Amino acid sequence: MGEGGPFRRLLNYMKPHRRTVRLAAFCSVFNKFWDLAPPLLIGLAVDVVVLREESTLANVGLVDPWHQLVALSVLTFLIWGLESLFEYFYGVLWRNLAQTVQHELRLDTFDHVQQQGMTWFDERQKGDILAILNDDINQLERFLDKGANDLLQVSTTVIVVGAVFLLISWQVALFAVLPIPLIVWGSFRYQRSLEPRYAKVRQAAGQMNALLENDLSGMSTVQSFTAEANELRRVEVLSDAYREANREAIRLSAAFTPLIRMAILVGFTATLLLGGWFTLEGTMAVGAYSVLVFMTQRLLWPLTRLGETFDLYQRAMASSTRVLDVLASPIELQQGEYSPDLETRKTSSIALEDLSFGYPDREPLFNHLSLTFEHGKTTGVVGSTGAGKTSLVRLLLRFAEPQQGHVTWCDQPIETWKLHSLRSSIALVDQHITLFPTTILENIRYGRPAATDEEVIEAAEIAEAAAFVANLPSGWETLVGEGGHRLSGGQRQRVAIARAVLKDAPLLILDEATSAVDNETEAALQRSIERISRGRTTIVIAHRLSTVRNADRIVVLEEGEVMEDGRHDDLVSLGGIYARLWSVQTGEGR
Ligand code: DCP
Ligand code: MG
Repeated sequence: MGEGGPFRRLLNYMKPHRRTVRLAAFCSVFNKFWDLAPPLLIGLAVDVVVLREESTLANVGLVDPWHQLVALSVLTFLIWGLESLFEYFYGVLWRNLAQTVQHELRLDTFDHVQQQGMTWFDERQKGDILAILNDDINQLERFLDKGANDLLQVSTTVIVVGAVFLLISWQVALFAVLPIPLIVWGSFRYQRSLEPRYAKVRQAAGQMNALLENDLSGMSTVQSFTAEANELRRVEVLSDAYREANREAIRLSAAFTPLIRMAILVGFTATLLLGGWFTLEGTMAVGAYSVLVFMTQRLLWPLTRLGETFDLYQRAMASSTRVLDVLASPIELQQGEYSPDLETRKTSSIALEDLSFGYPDREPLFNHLSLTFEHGKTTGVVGSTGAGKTSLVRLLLRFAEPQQGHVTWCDQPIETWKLHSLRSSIALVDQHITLFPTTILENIRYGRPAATDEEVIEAAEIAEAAAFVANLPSGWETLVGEGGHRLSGGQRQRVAIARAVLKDAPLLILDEATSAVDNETEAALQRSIERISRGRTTIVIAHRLSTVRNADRIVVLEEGEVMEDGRHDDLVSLGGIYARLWSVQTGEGR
């Protein structure tokens, strides 16, 4: 949560654009100023034709009524010209400002989101974050586009019209402005009760978006379980909640304009009656009376639009609260300045020291775990599902933080490292591979954007990916589709390995890199793993023990502890967990 109300927070955010805001506000006010002049011109015109040589203009020195009319026409041209000019300027300024602010806000928010730790993402839904980055920021754009100008112009109208009334007749002015405090008071109360309703609307929109995003990305699961009707119902429930939240806002929002109209009616009638009476009595000029009547019209119109404007305002505030809350959410991951050189990183072991870790609201996963990954060596990690192998990787990359103890590398806890140094030192082939919707070539190049095509292809050859790519109709230019779903699981895995090979980092981690491939490919992959792991610190996590068979050392992780630790042959002859698994997998079960 940030400081102060949403409006103040937004203003704070817009501080760098203070000058543009001021200029735009100036243009809005002056446009309204000239826009309010025509009733005065009408008043002057009536004055001319009724009083002729005794009119107001005559008093300024223009005695001839014809001259007066010509002067009035010139004035009219001038005023309309100025009005149009300022209208053009405020339009351009506000609308461009809205575009700039939404652009900057989106970039800032996305930048902030990208810096969040994985726990932050675990607590949120992608669809909701997406709604904030799109919808909510657009709401804000809409308000800046139109709403800010509206608010300024209404205020200008009230002040200018009030001043004119006061000049012409303070008694009529009194009655005409009588409803205004009531309207202002009502507006504030109204918008305050609208605020929570729009907060609910935005929340409902976010929830619906999250469900839609889930459904769309899991469409094959939905269809394979023939759950379409069920999903439709779930969307219906949330969409209905969104509609209901909006209805509650509309109920209040729609009542506002008629209520204001009634309040204004009092002022208008009072002007009509009182002004008319004064004019009949002869204490008020006919011209002045027409100015008053036309002016009350001008007052009435924009005030009825106030409801719409406040509505826009309240929507924008509900949205900006959501956006600014994301921006204000602290980046919990603290990083240090340590950035050892490449040689040091290549020649130092990585150690978990007395490390305890558990996910929020879960049983602890590791209790005082100590484990060293020797530099330049390949360590295999095996263990049953849920034993914490992937979590170990998350700790190394600082996607998760231990509650106690440290991971150290180059004799420094990794918390003291520069995050960029740490993560650029690790090439990870994730258990869940993410490819980006572009070509195979570009997906591999993701590991090192500056790599040449030749280097990319070389990495692919090491990862045994080149052969299958050659058989694709578009070869390296083949588009892999969203998440890489237009490739097979094994092909995806090989592209991911090629990407990691190209990154050429001191620490290579393969999490289940051979889980999705056939035996022949596994053998091929193993060859390539051997090639890339030579002289490099490598961690291979596998269920298939044949993958880690040739590792320098194998660690069996169970219940958060290292149960067995040694080379393949030693572990087999030990006759423990590993030996049992091995005999099951090789079909030599006893
Ligand atoms: N877990 C959790 N929250 C997360 C990730 C995991 O609570 N964000 C839990 C689920 C498991 C445990 O932590 O009970 C360990 O999960 P791992 O992914 O570390 O398990 P493995 O990688 O060892 O399992 P597998 O072999 O299935 O990949
Ligand atoms: Mg795992």
